[in-house]
Amino acid sequence: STKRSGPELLCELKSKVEVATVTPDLRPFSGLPWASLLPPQPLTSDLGPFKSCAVVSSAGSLKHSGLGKEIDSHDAVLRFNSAPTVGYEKDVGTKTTVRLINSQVMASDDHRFLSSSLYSAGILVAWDPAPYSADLGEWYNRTDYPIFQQYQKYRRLHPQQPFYILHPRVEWQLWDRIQANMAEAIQRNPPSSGLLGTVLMMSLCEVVHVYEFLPSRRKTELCHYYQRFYDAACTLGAYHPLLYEKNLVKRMNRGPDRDIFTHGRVTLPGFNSFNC
Ligand code: NCC
Repeated sequence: STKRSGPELLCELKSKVEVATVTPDLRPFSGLPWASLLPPQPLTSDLGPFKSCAVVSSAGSLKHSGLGKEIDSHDAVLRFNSAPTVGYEKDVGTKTTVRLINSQVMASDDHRFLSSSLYSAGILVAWDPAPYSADLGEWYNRTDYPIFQQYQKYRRLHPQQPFYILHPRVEWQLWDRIQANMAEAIQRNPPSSGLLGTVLMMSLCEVVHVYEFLPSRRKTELCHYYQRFYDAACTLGAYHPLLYEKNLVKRMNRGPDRDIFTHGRVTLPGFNSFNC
Protein backbone atom coordinates (compact mmCIF):
# COMPACT_ATOMS: atom_id res chain seq x y z
CA SER A 1 0.00 0.00 0.00
CA THR A 2 1.17 3.54 -0.67
CA LYS A 3 -0.89 4.90 2.21
CA ARG A 4 1.30 3.92 5.12
CA SER A 5 0.84 5.80 8.36
CA GLY A 6 3.55 8.01 9.86
CA PRO A 7 4.73 5.33 12.33
CA GLU A 8 4.81 2.72 9.54
CA LEU A 9 6.88 5.02 7.35
CA LEU A 10 9.30 5.67 10.19
CA CYS A 11 9.74 1.94 10.78
CA GLU A 12 10.37 1.37 7.09
CA LEU A 13 13.05 4.04 6.96
CA LYS A 14 14.65 2.71 10.11
CA SER A 15 14.85 -0.86 8.85
CA LYS A 16 15.63 -0.23 5.18
CA VAL A 17 17.93 2.78 5.08
CA GLU A 18 21.35 2.40 6.64
CA VAL A 19 23.38 5.59 6.88
CA ALA A 20 26.76 4.21 5.84
CA THR A 21 29.93 6.05 4.86
CA VAL A 22 32.84 4.86 2.77
CA THR A 23 35.60 3.25 4.85
CA PRO A 24 39.13 2.31 3.71
CA ASP A 25 38.49 -1.42 4.02
CA LEU A 26 35.91 -1.38 1.19
CA ARG A 27 36.84 -2.17 -2.38
CA PRO A 28 37.94 -0.49 -4.58
CA PHE A 29 39.21 1.94 -1.92
CA SER A 30 41.17 -0.73 -0.05
CA GLY A 31 43.43 -1.14 -3.07
CA LEU A 32 44.11 2.57 -3.58
CA PRO A 33 47.21 4.38 -2.31
CA TRP A 34 45.14 7.16 -0.70
CA ALA A 35 42.70 4.88 1.19
CA SER A 36 44.28 5.92 4.50
CA LEU A 37 42.87 9.43 4.00
CA LEU A 38 39.37 8.02 4.56
CA PRO A 39 38.08 7.85 8.16
CA PRO A 40 38.64 4.30 9.43
CA GLN A 41 35.21 4.09 11.09
CA PRO A 42 31.77 4.98 9.72
CA LEU A 43 30.31 8.36 10.71
CA THR A 44 27.62 6.81 12.91
CA SER A 45 30.19 5.17 15.16
CA ASP A 46 32.30 8.35 15.48
CA LEU A 47 29.59 10.95 16.07
CA GLY A 48 26.71 11.29 18.53
CA PRO A 49 24.38 10.19 19.87
CA PHE A 50 22.87 13.66 20.31
CA LYS A 51 19.69 14.51 22.15
CA SER A 52 18.21 17.23 20.01
CA CYS A 53 19.28 18.17 16.48
CA ALA A 54 18.50 20.76 13.84
CA VAL A 55 18.55 20.33 10.08
CA VAL A 56 18.63 23.74 8.40
CA SER A 57 17.40 23.74 4.82
CA SER A 58 18.79 26.48 2.63
CA ALA A 59 15.37 27.80 1.64
CA GLY A 60 14.69 31.47 1.01
CA SER A 61 11.89 31.29 3.58
CA LEU A 62 14.51 31.22 6.35
CA LYS A 63 15.14 34.87 5.60
CA HIS A 64 13.59 37.09 8.31
CA SER A 65 12.62 33.96 10.26
CA GLY A 66 14.51 34.95 13.40
CA LEU A 67 15.10 31.23 14.04
CA GLY A 68 18.84 31.57 14.74
CA LYS A 69 18.65 31.27 18.54
CA GLU A 70 16.31 28.30 18.40
CA ILE A 71 18.51 26.53 15.85
CA ASP A 72 21.62 27.11 17.98
CA SER A 73 19.89 25.68 21.05
CA HIS A 74 20.12 22.17 19.58
CA ASP A 75 23.00 19.85 20.44
CA ALA A 76 23.97 19.41 16.82
CA VAL A 77 23.17 21.38 13.67
CA LEU A 78 23.39 20.14 10.07
CA ARG A 79 23.70 22.56 7.13
CA PHE A 80 23.97 22.07 3.39
CA ASN A 81 26.38 22.86 0.59
CA SER A 82 27.57 26.47 0.61
CA ALA A 83 24.90 27.80 2.98
CA PRO A 84 26.65 30.44 5.15
CA THR A 85 26.05 31.46 8.76
CA VAL A 86 28.17 34.64 8.78
CA GLY A 87 25.88 37.59 8.12
CA TYR A 88 22.74 35.46 8.61
CA GLU A 89 23.10 34.52 12.30
CA LYS A 90 19.76 35.96 13.36
CA ASP A 91 17.86 33.71 10.95
CA VAL A 92 19.97 30.54 10.74
CA GLY A 93 22.20 30.53 13.84
CA THR A 94 25.96 30.11 14.13
CA LYS A 95 26.53 26.46 15.04
CA THR A 96 27.57 23.94 12.39
CA THR A 97 28.16 20.37 13.53
CA VAL A 98 27.84 18.67 10.15
CA ARG A 99 27.89 20.11 6.64
CA LEU A 100 26.50 17.85 3.94
CA ILE A 101 27.80 18.80 0.51
CA ASN A 102 26.98 17.49 -2.92
CA SER A 103 29.71 16.65 -5.40
CA GLN A 104 29.02 19.75 -7.47
CA VAL A 105 30.06 21.93 -4.54
CA MET A 106 33.29 19.99 -4.11
CA ALA A 107 34.30 20.12 -7.73
CA SER A 108 32.99 23.28 -9.40
CA ASP A 109 35.26 26.33 -9.35
CA ASP A 110 32.68 28.88 -8.21
CA HIS A 111 32.37 27.28 -4.77
CA ARG A 112 36.10 27.57 -4.01
CA PHE A 113 35.82 24.42 -1.97
CA LEU A 114 39.54 24.04 -1.31
CA SER A 115 40.16 27.62 -0.23
CA SER A 116 36.96 29.07 1.26
CA SER A 117 36.64 29.17 5.06
CA LEU A 118 32.93 28.43 4.67
CA TYR A 119 33.68 24.72 4.77
CA SER A 120 36.07 24.70 7.71
CA ALA A 121 33.47 24.49 10.52
CA GLY A 122 32.17 21.12 11.61
CA ILE A 123 32.36 17.69 10.07
CA LEU A 124 32.09 17.37 6.30
CA VAL A 125 30.05 14.68 4.60
CA ALA A 126 30.06 14.54 0.80
CA TRP A 127 27.75 12.68 -1.55
CA ASP A 128 27.56 12.19 -5.30
CA PRO A 129 24.65 10.99 -7.46
CA ALA A 130 25.70 7.42 -8.14
CA PRO A 131 24.17 5.22 -10.84
CA TYR A 132 21.13 3.34 -9.50
CA SER A 133 22.17 0.31 -7.43
CA ALA A 134 25.75 0.57 -8.67
CA ASP A 135 28.47 -0.99 -6.61
CA LEU A 136 31.34 1.12 -5.32
CA GLY A 137 33.64 0.02 -8.12
CA GLU A 138 31.27 1.12 -10.86
CA TRP A 139 30.55 4.40 -9.10
CA TYR A 140 34.24 5.11 -8.53
CA ASN A 141 34.81 5.34 -12.27
CA ARG A 142 31.57 7.19 -13.02
CA THR A 143 31.03 9.87 -10.40
CA ASP A 144 29.07 12.94 -11.57
CA TYR A 145 31.99 15.15 -10.54
CA PRO A 146 35.66 14.28 -9.85
CA ILE A 147 35.13 14.12 -6.10
CA PHE A 148 37.93 11.75 -5.20
CA GLN A 149 40.68 14.03 -6.53
CA GLN A 150 39.10 16.91 -4.63
CA TYR A 151 38.70 14.78 -1.53
CA GLN A 152 42.41 13.94 -1.46
CA LYS A 153 43.40 17.57 -1.98
CA TYR A 154 41.06 18.79 0.75
CA ARG A 155 42.23 16.16 3.24
CA ARG A 156 45.86 17.10 2.68
CA LEU A 157 45.08 20.80 3.16
CA HIS A 158 42.84 20.22 6.23
CA PRO A 159 44.05 16.98 7.78
CA GLN A 160 42.42 17.71 11.18
CA GLN A 161 38.87 18.19 9.90
CA PRO A 162 36.79 15.00 9.83
CA PHE A 163 35.53 14.37 6.31
CA TYR A 164 33.30 11.43 5.32
CA ILE A 165 31.92 10.24 2.00
CA LEU A 166 28.37 8.93 2.04
CA HIS A 167 27.99 5.41 0.72
CA PRO A 168 25.96 5.78 -2.52
CA ARG A 169 23.74 2.89 -1.42
CA VAL A 170 22.06 5.30 1.02
CA GLU A 171 20.70 7.45 -1.83
CA TRP A 172 19.00 4.51 -3.49
CA GLN A 173 17.73 2.87 -0.32
CA LEU A 174 16.05 6.18 0.39
CA TRP A 175 14.83 6.62 -3.18
CA ASP A 176 13.25 3.15 -2.99
CA ARG A 177 11.30 4.25 0.10
CA ILE A 178 10.05 7.36 -1.68
CA GLN A 179 8.93 5.35 -4.69
CA ALA A 180 7.32 2.61 -2.58
CA ASN A 181 5.13 5.23 -0.96
CA MET A 182 3.92 7.00 -4.08
CA ALA A 183 1.24 5.76 -6.44
CA GLU A 184 2.88 7.24 -9.54
CA ALA A 185 6.36 6.60 -10.96
CA ILE A 186 8.89 9.17 -9.81
CA GLN A 187 12.06 10.27 -11.61
CA ARG A 188 15.00 8.00 -10.91
CA ASN A 189 17.25 10.70 -9.52
CA PRO A 190 18.64 10.63 -5.99
CA PRO A 191 16.86 12.49 -3.20
CA SER A 192 17.98 16.03 -2.42
CA SER A 193 20.65 16.79 0.15
CA GLY A 194 17.76 17.88 2.36
CA LEU A 195 16.27 14.42 2.77
CA LEU A 196 19.68 12.74 2.93
CA GLY A 197 20.72 15.08 5.74
CA THR A 198 17.45 14.54 7.60
CA VAL A 199 17.91 10.76 7.58
CA LEU A 200 21.56 11.16 8.53
CA MET A 201 20.54 13.13 11.62
CA MET A 202 17.75 10.67 12.43
CA SER A 203 20.45 8.05 12.83
CA LEU A 204 22.53 10.29 15.17
CA CYS A 205 19.89 12.07 17.27
CA GLU A 206 17.02 11.35 19.62
CA VAL A 207 14.88 14.01 18.02
CA VAL A 208 15.38 15.96 14.80
CA HIS A 209 13.89 19.36 13.97
CA VAL A 210 13.94 20.23 10.31
CA TYR A 211 13.60 23.92 9.43
CA GLU A 212 11.95 25.24 6.27
CA PHE A 213 12.04 21.96 4.38
CA LEU A 214 8.26 22.12 4.59
CA PRO A 215 7.80 25.81 3.91
CA SER A 216 6.21 28.10 6.51
CA ARG A 217 4.00 31.11 5.94
CA ARG A 218 7.21 32.83 4.78
CA LYS A 219 7.18 30.59 1.67
CA THR A 220 8.81 32.44 -1.20
CA GLU A 221 10.23 31.91 -4.65
CA LEU A 222 13.55 33.18 -3.33
CA CYS A 223 15.66 30.07 -3.79
CA HIS A 224 18.18 30.43 -0.92
CA TYR A 225 18.24 32.72 2.12
CA TYR A 226 21.76 33.77 1.08
CA GLN A 227 21.32 34.61 -2.63
CA ARG A 228 19.20 36.97 -4.70
CA PHE A 229 17.96 34.27 -7.05
CA TYR A 230 14.32 33.36 -7.63
CA ASP A 231 13.09 29.96 -8.79
CA ALA A 232 10.10 28.05 -7.45
CA ALA A 233 11.80 24.79 -8.51
CA CYS A 234 14.18 25.18 -5.55
CA THR A 235 11.26 24.54 -3.21
CA LEU A 236 9.20 22.24 -5.45
CA GLY A 237 11.96 20.29 -7.18
CA ALA A 238 13.05 19.51 -10.73
CA TYR A 239 15.95 17.07 -10.80
CA HIS A 240 15.38 15.78 -7.28
CA PRO A 241 12.03 14.17 -6.35
CA LEU A 242 11.66 16.99 -3.84
CA LEU A 243 7.88 17.22 -3.72
CA TYR A 244 7.69 13.50 -2.94
CA GLU A 245 10.39 13.85 -0.30
CA LYS A 246 8.39 16.61 1.34
CA ASN A 247 5.25 14.52 1.23
CA LEU A 248 7.04 11.73 3.13
CA VAL A 249 8.42 14.12 5.73
CA LYS A 250 4.99 15.67 6.21
CA ARG A 251 3.53 12.23 6.89
CA MET A 252 6.26 11.40 9.43
CA ASN A 253 6.01 14.72 11.25
CA ARG A 254 5.21 14.33 14.94
CA GLY A 255 4.89 18.03 15.64
CA PRO A 256 1.76 20.13 15.28
CA ASP A 257 0.88 21.49 11.81
CA ARG A 258 0.97 24.93 13.37
CA ASP A 259 4.78 24.55 13.81
CA ILE A 260 5.16 24.18 10.08
CA PHE A 261 3.10 27.29 9.42
CA THR A 262 4.82 29.51 11.97
CA HIS A 263 8.38 28.12 12.10
CA GLY A 264 8.70 25.89 9.04
CA ARG A 265 9.47 23.30 11.71
CA VAL A 266 8.98 19.55 11.51
CA THR A 267 9.72 17.19 14.42
CA LEU A 268 10.97 13.68 13.66
CA PRO A 269 12.04 10.98 16.09
CA GLY A 270 15.56 9.57 15.86
CA PHE A 271 15.80 5.92 14.79
CA ASN A 272 16.93 4.83 18.23
CA SER A 273 14.04 6.48 20.03
CA PHE A 274 11.25 4.23 18.76
CA ASN A 275 10.63 0.48 18.45
CA CYS A 276 9.00 -1.27 15.54
O1 NCC B 1 19.86 24.27 -3.07
P1 NCC B 1 20.50 23.32 -2.14
O2 NCC B 1 20.31 21.81 -2.72
O3 NCC B 1 21.92 23.56 -1.76
O4 NCC B 1 19.63 23.29 -0.80
C1 NCC B 1 19.87 22.36 0.26
C2 NCC B 1 18.58 21.63 0.60
O5 NCC B 1 17.62 22.55 1.13
C3 NCC B 1 16.31 22.22 0.68
N1 NCC B 1 15.72 23.42 0.01
C4 NCC B 1 16.52 24.36 -0.57
C5 NCC B 1 15.95 25.48 -1.14
C6 NCC B 1 14.56 25.64 -1.12
N2 NCC B 1 13.96 26.74 -1.62
N3 NCC B 1 13.79 24.68 -0.56
C7 NCC B 1 14.34 23.58 0.00
O6 NCC B 1 13.61 22.73 0.53
C8 NCC B 1 16.44 21.02 -0.26
O7 NCC B 1 16.14 19.85 0.46
C9 NCC B 1 17.92 21.02 -0.62
O8 NCC B 1 18.41 19.71 -0.84
C10 NCC B 1 21.17 19.70 -3.15
O9 NCC B 1 20.20 19.02 -2.80
O10 NCC B 1 22.37 19.37 -2.97
C11 NCC B 1 20.88 21.08 -3.79
O11 NCC B 1 22.11 21.65 -4.28
C12 NCC B 1 22.01 22.72 -5.24
C13 NCC B 1 23.43 23.19 -5.62
O12 NCC B 1 24.17 22.13 -6.20
C14 NCC B 1 24.17 23.65 -4.34
O13 NCC B 1 23.41 24.63 -3.65
C15 NCC B 1 25.50 24.28 -4.68
O14 NCC B 1 25.33 25.44 -5.43
C16 NCC B 1 21.22 22.28 -6.45
N4 NCC B 1 21.12 23.37 -7.41
C17 NCC B 1 21.60 23.29 -8.66
O15 NCC B 1 22.17 22.31 -9.08
C18 NCC B 1 21.42 24.52 -9.52
C19 NCC B 1 19.81 21.90 -5.98
O16 NCC B 1 19.06 21.44 -7.08
C20 NCC B 1 19.86 20.84 -4.91
